[in-house]
Amino acid sequence: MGFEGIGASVRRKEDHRFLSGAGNYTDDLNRPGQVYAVFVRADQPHARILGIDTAAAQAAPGVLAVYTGADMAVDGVGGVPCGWQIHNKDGTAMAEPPHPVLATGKVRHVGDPVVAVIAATRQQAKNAAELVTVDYEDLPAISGVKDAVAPGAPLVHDDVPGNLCFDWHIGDKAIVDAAFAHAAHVVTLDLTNNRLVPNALEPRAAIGDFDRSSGDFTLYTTSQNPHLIRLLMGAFVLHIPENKLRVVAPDVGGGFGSKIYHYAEEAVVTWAAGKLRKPVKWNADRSEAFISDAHGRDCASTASMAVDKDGRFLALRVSTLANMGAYLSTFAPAVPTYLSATLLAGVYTTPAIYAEVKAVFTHTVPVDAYRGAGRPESTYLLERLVDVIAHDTGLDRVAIRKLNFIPRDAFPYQTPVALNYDSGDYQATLQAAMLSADWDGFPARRRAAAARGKLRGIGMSTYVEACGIAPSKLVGQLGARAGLYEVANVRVHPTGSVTVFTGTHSHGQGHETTFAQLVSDQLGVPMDQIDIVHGDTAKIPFGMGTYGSRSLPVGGSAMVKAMDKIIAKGKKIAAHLMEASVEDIEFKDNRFTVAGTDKSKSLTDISLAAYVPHNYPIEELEPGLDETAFYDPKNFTFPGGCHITEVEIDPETGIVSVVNFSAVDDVGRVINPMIVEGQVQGGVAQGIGQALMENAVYDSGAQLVTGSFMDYQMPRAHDFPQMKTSTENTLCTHNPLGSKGCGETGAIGSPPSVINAVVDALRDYGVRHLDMPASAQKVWSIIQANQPRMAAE
Ligand code: MCN
Repeated sequence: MGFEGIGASVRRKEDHRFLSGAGNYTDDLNRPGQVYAVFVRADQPHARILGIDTAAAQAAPGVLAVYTGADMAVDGVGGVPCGWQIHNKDGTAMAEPPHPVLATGKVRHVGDPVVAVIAATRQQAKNAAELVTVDYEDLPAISGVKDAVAPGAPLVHDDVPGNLCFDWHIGDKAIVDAAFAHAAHVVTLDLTNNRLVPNALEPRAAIGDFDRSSGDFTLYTTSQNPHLIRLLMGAFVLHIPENKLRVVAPDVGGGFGSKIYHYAEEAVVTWAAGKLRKPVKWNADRSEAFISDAHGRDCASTASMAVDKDGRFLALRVSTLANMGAYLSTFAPAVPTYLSATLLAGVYTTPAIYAEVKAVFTHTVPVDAYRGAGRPESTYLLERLVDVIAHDTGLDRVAIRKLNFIPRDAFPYQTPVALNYDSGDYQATLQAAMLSADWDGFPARRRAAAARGKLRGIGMSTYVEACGIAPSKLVGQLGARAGLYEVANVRVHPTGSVTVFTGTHSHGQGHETTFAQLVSDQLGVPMDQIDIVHGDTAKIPFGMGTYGSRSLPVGGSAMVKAMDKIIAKGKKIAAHLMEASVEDIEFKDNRFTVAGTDKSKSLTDISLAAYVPHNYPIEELEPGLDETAFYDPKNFTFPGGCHITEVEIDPETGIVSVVNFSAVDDVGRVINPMIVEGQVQGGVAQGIGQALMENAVYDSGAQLVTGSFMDYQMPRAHDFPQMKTSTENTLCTHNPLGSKGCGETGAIGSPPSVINAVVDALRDYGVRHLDMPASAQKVWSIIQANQPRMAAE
């Protein structure tokens, strides 16, 4: 057995299960007597429901029930709640219109569920769903943020004037205005962050189950966050007390944010299971996923930087319109505000920042956090703006970044937009990335490409992000309606093997491996004797799930705390068994030793004594070796880094190829370098997808025209070069591991570096900025419309 502890690239324990088809996904689960739900969804983006005729569907073969919103209302079923409340500039609360589980009165986006048909087979439910007729009166609809705030725009919710969900701000406007008045340069950029459809490998699925003898409900669901689903669905939607509701999220095939939220379908199958006294299963097909999973990003900003004559940033002013979609999804209001605007200092010393965010409702699928959640938006804005400042002022884009970096000796660093960064070294990640990308050798590669008739560009982005979101007290003040601690229960069994119950959820991140490494490192137990259990509210004390790259910094820290308690108790037992004082007992490599002697006991000796307490300090200690810890972090963690992209453009077709990609990230102490590399690569793949291809497009009538893989371009393996990734780490100063999250860094750092490279490749065509995605069509049109200003160097 090689070294399996912190820092080892241990192969993923879970992969054998997944690769050999032994994974246990929600769709693999089948309950005895199970029946199937299919949803009739709005095909109109905005319409009044004049009538619903379910008679033919009710009479169709195999149909057990056909439910509408009215049926659920009779039972007192509540609407889908939102988990975060933002306050307006004037202190009033955001508009929070009802989000019925099944639409009543009106439909507000294509895909809004209206009717649930339950039948003995899925096909019968589908057939019957076709027989439901909904009589609609079409109403005008809007999809874009600018349309939503246009005078006279159709209202998504009658009682939300101007479609304005909230009008929020952060920072000191007067200080910023004063700085702008004295700036040598003011550089302004309008930019949009394109709308994305999350496409995890596994579409969503749910099974509601009801046990007649106990009266207990169980929901099996594709979730990143089973305890939160239990809390929201139990307390606000179905009014089932937690002791009567179990939520199980078994193996989940990717989520990327889209499976954090509580969705209507989960409530419908659980409620219907209670009504029918039968398990009710629902699976989304891919087309359904496109119009029912929360989308990501979708905002438009105007950003202005006041710059002094040497290129120092004096003040930043940002105004953003953010799309919430038709209803508020679980965390949506936090995304453009506390997860984005608070990051607008980035890695720079900009002394004054003012940002305002207007969030609007539109007739589109709800928008919520998608890998990076707010931080890709602020990073894209800043890092594009810095390149445009260089473009407009003639200053060098690397020099201007270095000039404005927060110096390594300035930490902890308080930004003007609330965050306090604990550690970082942005010069180091920049230097390492430039070396890795051979930045200095680029002009020669550009000349060589030009000789082949190709346009070549290089771009960088430097970033910092906030993950492991915390502490609960602070986020509560900022509007979170839940705590953001994490829970771990570490159970050392009588013969020394270990089970860890964690409130986080792994849906691709390799927790079964990295968390076992943590335990192996601290307790000295071999990894094959450690099991990591997640995703079941009946087994795990509590948890806040996985998102915001929190599982290691918050969940891992809870494990460390629980293991500290195990060791502390073990020392007392060891002291008793070896007739020594507790202060003299040391624990290392699985053994409790009396300091300075050769007397020692293994963890197994101690656990056996704890469960078979024949010789045990029973007056002082309870039997058993099983400890739980709740860890509430003191601060976010702040990964940072530098991503460099090199692209080549074929001017004949406009196709942009990413030919080199280097990422150097600071993720604090690394538990498993191979898993971190995989996480960064995955995030970069999504970032390149956003920058070059992915785009959710609604037409002027608010119909989603990119509703399938035929129209929504997903990146494929051949779209990526061999990425170079490495880390230059500074330790997190406030969690016991020193680790920062790594799950989103790739998606945060990469998009602006790609667009900066594309703009660089097109610099002879007079391009100052282009919006994502830099599709072949867009790039080709630019090339066609502009003559090159000069021959390439
Ligand atoms: N890790 C490590 N050393 C570090 C940091 C992390 O070894 N310094 C390891 C962790 O132990 C964990 C993995 O890297 O195994 C990711 O850890 P972390 O950064 O804590 O992120 P989470 O586990 O909380 O995952 C959430 C993050 C987010 S927010 C999205 S979105 C995302 C992502 O992870 N969705 C994913 N990565 C994904 N990967 C897959 N395959 N599928 C998804 O849906």
